Amino acid sequence: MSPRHRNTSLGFAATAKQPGAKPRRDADARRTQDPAACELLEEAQARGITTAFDRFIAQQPQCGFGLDGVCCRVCLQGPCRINPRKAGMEKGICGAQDYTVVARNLARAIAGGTACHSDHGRHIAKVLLHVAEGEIGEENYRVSDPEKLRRIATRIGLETEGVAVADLARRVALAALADYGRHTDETCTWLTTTITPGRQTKFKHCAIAPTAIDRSITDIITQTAMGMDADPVNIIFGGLKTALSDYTGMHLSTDLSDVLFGTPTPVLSQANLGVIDPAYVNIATHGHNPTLSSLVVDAAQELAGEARQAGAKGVNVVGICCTGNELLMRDGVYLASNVAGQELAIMTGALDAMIVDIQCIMPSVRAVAECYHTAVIATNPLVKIPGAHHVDFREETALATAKEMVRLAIRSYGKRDPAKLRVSEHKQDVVAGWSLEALFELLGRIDADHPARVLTDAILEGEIRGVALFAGCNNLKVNHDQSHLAILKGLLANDVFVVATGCSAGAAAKAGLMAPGSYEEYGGEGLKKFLARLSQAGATRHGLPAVFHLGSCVDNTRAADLWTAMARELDVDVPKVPFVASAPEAMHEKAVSIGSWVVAMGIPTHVGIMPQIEGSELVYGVGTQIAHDVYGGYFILDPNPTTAVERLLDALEYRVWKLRVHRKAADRFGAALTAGY
Ligand code: BF8
Ligand code: SF4
Repeated sequence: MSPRHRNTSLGFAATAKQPGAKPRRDADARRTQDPAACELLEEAQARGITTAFDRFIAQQPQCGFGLDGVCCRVCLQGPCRINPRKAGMEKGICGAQDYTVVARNLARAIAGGTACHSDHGRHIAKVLLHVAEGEIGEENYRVSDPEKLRRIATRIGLETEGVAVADLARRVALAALADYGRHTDETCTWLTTTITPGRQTKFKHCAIAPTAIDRSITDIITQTAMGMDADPVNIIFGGLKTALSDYTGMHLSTDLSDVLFGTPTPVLSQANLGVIDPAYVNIATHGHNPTLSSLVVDAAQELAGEARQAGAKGVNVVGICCTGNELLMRDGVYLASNVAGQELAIMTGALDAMIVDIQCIMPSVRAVAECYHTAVIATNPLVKIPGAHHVDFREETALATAKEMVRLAIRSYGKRDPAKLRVSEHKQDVVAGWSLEALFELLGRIDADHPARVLTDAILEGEIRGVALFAGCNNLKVNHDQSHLAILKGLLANDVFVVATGCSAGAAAKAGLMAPGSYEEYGGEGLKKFLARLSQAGATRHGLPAVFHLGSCVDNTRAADLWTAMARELDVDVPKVPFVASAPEAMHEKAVSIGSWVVAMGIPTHVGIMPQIEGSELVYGVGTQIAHDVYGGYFILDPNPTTAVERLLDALEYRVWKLRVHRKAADRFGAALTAGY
């Protein structure tokens, strides 16, 4: 029997119903851990502006069938709501049972996430191809990291000797694009060349190794149509195949972004809404794709003089969501907010433009902007927001278009209403830019030839207890950032080495967990000793953080590269590596697809928001138990941060114990460590 967790029991909706509970003002403060967001929620209330925080409350109670994943709208006879406990409602009109409907809904969410990430990756690959073919001028994009290009080319089996950069870029881009549309039976290149041999075999045996990204999305939508697959286990395998396509698109997206925009190195910056400085023309770039936002940064620098003529000190570009993470990692651009605070950035009254590209952009930003002077500018043909400006952003004219948008922001600056300024003082120092290359350089101070061994040795010797990846979104079902911070602090205090991406990284950054030297405040004794050793082993430009910022959501593949390197170092497959993941506030379909491939890779994965699968004991059991038997990874579904910390630590401890036992046995009997999990 699966535990029944309703997230709303943790959220505001339930609290507000308690007798005597004060209405909105105090309640809003309870909706977030972020002091800047708290102030601006008060501002919203004072001005009568509705935010996502209010709309969440207005949506209560949410439909139980939807929460359990047993509402089927796959065909026009629906919606069919399945209720095994009510006579006549045990099946949908076509006869589909709870487990079929739940598995179908889950698989379709994975398809949605995969489509988003892989569309992003395809776009980057096409830009690289057009740069290589000379169709896009140098003033717009160029190969910024030819060394990484060569490393990728070598990894995927291309000849690099004597090949010019442009030619190599063209071949790598074409190889990436081939992963989208192959019609033969070879597995996607970006999957096979980045994982352990053990995972390759496992995925082949389970028939979940994708041959083409687009194909696997089409397949799963077909497989889950009315009158198609009714077997929940087969549907889940189809979903996992799609999720591995998600991994493929994400990995090539990270790789090729590094080639085009540079591989991140440690950089000092700041995070939270206090980075919006009223003395400047402020532009927020929001979304995910660095092809747009990186050009806005260039254009802002070029047009600083025009901003000064307009009376400002210059142009201040800040980031929201993952495009913010991309810019923070590479250029040290300030990070204003993670996803839940996007409307609040406008309410500072000092945001002159919000330039959005793709994904995680709430349509409500336009409605909030109506109360202010902020110009909301959409740029992608797939993302149009009624009432917003729409600028058709094309790569061939990227810099010119970016300048056009910056000029629009400068004009908008002149329309500010001083009476509406509500500038925040809250911001924290951040040291970001921890690509795997940067992490390995840090670890390599102790062992340059085997950087991953520095981590695995520290784990086996008991100095640290393992590694955790924090990823995923904000979800208004729970208090903004609370679960991220509680679990992060719990693991840090228990000597876990923590890396983070996406909005989880945003939560850590805003709360000071990425400030230089912050490990001394948040780390347990072992973690402090470990990071102090690293810090002292070489010249450190910036003090080390408690949580290492790995980048945007597509950069979760940097974490995958880390656990793969650790597996190779330990001479085991990934399910034996003391590595866990947590998405404390998962929200987007992309989080569902990422969580699914992380589990298939062999990683215990905590999710703090109950996924919509509780309507089927079978599907719930597959995710939390059977997955462990098949893949070594499994879901820990737990909205309670305290028990989540315990369960993540248990998962690490179990793996370390097993490694030590197996190592002893291997030494004694000369056996291989790799036998079984
Ligand atoms: O891709 S963590 S809310 S911003 S989906 Fe979106 Fe979730 Fe944030 Fe980045 Ni990822
Ligand atoms: Fe109902 Fe079946 Fe149609 Fe789903 S596919 S809506 S369960 S009839």
